Amino acid sequence: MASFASTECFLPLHQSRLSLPTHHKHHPGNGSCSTFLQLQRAATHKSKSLSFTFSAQGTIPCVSVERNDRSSFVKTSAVRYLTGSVTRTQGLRFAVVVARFNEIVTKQLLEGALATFKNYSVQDEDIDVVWVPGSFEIGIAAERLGKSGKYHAVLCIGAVIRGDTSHYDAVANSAASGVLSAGLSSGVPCIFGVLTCDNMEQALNRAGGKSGNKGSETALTAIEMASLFEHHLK
Ligand code: INI
Repeated sequence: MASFASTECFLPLHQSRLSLPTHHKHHPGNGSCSTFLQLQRAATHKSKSLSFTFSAQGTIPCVSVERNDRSSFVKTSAVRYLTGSVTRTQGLRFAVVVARFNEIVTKQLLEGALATFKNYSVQDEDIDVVWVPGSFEIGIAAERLGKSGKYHAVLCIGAVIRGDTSHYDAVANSAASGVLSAGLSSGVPCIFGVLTCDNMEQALNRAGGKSGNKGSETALTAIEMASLFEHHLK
């Protein structure tokens, strides 16, 4: 008959998940290891199947200990949290695909994107800008760029405005699925920086007007994803 026990240990908050190593290390003075060893001994001597869950205060899981009938060892593991860094940009290369349709808007988005790349220390020579006629054409260009192996991320910029066309939905949906599919098929993050708006005023507001600049925001997304893939998911 299996028996179960559980307890909790608490790490100081400054020992955040990201600063922990990949396996549990002894942390003198935090009180968790003596508890850990006692439980480990109990697991070894008393029970056939035992599962402990250690969690850090603030609900972040810390260490998970498992033992089952097939192993005489207590396994330890620590959860690793992987995120892209927006400060480790050295050597990251980006392509930006920009639709010429509604150029008055897309130029502003592109400027916002380039300003963000600059602010985050991405070098000009690590950025290629590729113009296409409209948002419908973004996907296929993004796929080609992703598959070229030259870039860590492809940022896709366009503006689809409902007032301008009866086939708004077709263009907007095609742009979205084209960018998604480009990322999936190339394995390179392709970021969706295509505005879909009801009118030109709304579009301009989101292209550096009172609602910020979607080009800047999505450039940051591109940096984070490029870093995540380059530094953690290679
Ligand atoms: N392309 C856009 O990027 N935005 C639009 O609002 C738009 N409208 O309104 O039609 C648009 N159309 C062009 C489309 O993207 C293609 O270039 C065209 O259909 C040729 O394939």
